[in-house]
Amino acid sequence: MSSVKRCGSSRTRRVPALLVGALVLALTGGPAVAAQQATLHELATTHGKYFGSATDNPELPDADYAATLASEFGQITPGNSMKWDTTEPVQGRFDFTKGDVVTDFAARNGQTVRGHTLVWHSQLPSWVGALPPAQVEAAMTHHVTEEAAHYRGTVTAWDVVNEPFNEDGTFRASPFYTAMGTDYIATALRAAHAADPDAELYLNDYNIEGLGAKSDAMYTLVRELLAEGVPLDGVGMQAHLAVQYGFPYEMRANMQRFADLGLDVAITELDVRVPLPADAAELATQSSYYQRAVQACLAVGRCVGVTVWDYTDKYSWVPGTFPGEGAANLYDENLRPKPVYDAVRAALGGGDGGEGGDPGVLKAQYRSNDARAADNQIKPVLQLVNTGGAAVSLPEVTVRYWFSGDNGGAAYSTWCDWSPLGCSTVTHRVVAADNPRPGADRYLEVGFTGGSLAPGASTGEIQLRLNKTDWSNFDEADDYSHGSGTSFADATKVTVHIGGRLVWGTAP
Ligand code: 9MR
Repeated sequence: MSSVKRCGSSRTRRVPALLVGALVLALTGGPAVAAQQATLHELATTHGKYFGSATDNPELPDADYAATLASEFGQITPGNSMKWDTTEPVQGRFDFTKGDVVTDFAARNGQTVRGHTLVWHSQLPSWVGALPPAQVEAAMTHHVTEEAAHYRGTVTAWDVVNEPFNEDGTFRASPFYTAMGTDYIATALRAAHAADPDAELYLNDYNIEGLGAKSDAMYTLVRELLAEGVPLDGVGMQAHLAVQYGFPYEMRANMQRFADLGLDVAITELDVRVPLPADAAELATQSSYYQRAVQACLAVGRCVGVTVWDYTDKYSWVPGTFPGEGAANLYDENLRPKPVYDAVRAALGGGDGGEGGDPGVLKAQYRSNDARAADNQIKPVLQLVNTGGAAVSLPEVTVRYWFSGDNGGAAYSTWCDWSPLGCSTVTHRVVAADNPRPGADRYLEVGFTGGSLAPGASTGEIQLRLNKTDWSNFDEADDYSHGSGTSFADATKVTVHIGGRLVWGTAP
């Protein structure tokens, strides 16, 4: 059975309406003073989601750290203290002391807890791997049963099985897989459900955020589990991202396909690491990745929330694992919120001013460089202006100039003739429209290989040109994006997209 339950209603803290999306003025008997802005979690709850953070026992005595963890986040995940090597280091000897510290913290602060994790190949005590295969199932079932039963009523969702797949979508070899084959996953889920019928049960993995072989494998697995009636409520996407590896391909669509199976999805371990020292363009990319991940969750009704894999660089796992990389979190090592924190707030709808509080917003300007609208070339000149309060990472941006192929089907050549950016950083190609319209069955898509655009800055003009490879003529007069003005003007029929999301103009 799929015990589908919705997170975000009774289990998320309620947000006083006045707090949300605005500065609240509190009267203190004297002059009005500005009270706190809405927290990340409060903003998320306006969308029916939670916003959480990982934490860990060594950090909790840090009072400043704990204060922000308590105030800003509505959900916490123990980074280590519920893992097998901590909870059952010796067979049959259970110790939940450290995990209990985390659930107690959550209870004191009105937070929910995601339990992490019951069955994982890593941080597994050596005795498990040393068991004869015939004893592994009983040991696993015992472990899952004891731990899920212990936390019944305090853990709202479990990562029952963590990281079951290799990168190519094959099953990862682990003592569990070796002993039981793929059956270990259903067995673990059934044991967890028997021990805590109210907990949401998840499978969790990394590099399954976008469409690809590994997420296909997870999709196939969960569809089979649901068909067999195995108790499964959701899929957790860890989302340990890095600016140098690009944003997951079609994250929203990938989340939606799991949701369409009747499952919840969650972003469970979000961070975005940067090669150090980070430059402005990399930090702009990082902000956009955080924003796009949050936006993907907001766009999918069954995405229950976002958890960052700790909120501060002070306690990040990244530098220890990826030497030379870091700065992956929302707060710096002194527990001060970074611009990326404001970017996340803005993505959650809390862009309420302040430096960097406004998400990057672009507009397109256009001028015609083409006196002959009926010849064999189209020559738009475009430029982008950042009208927002934060830098925009140009590799996230695409621009569409919509036109008609006039007897389409022909192949195209496209050119960047000149730009102060350097044409080598400008990409261009002709794309057939998904929904062809008269005057807009194609678009010239312009992109960028690097750079960022500071608030108020313009790219300067980008002189573009395209032709059909058979050099037949166009009739540009009816082209959607075409205009005849020869000096730059705002062009709402040229569309601008950040991370695939329309941010300027009206598509035909
Ligand atoms: O945050 C955890 C870190 O403290 C541990 O050293 C590490 C050991 O593997 O595990 C970290 O958390 C991992 C999580 O449990 C599963 N997904 C990847 C996380 C980062 O390694």
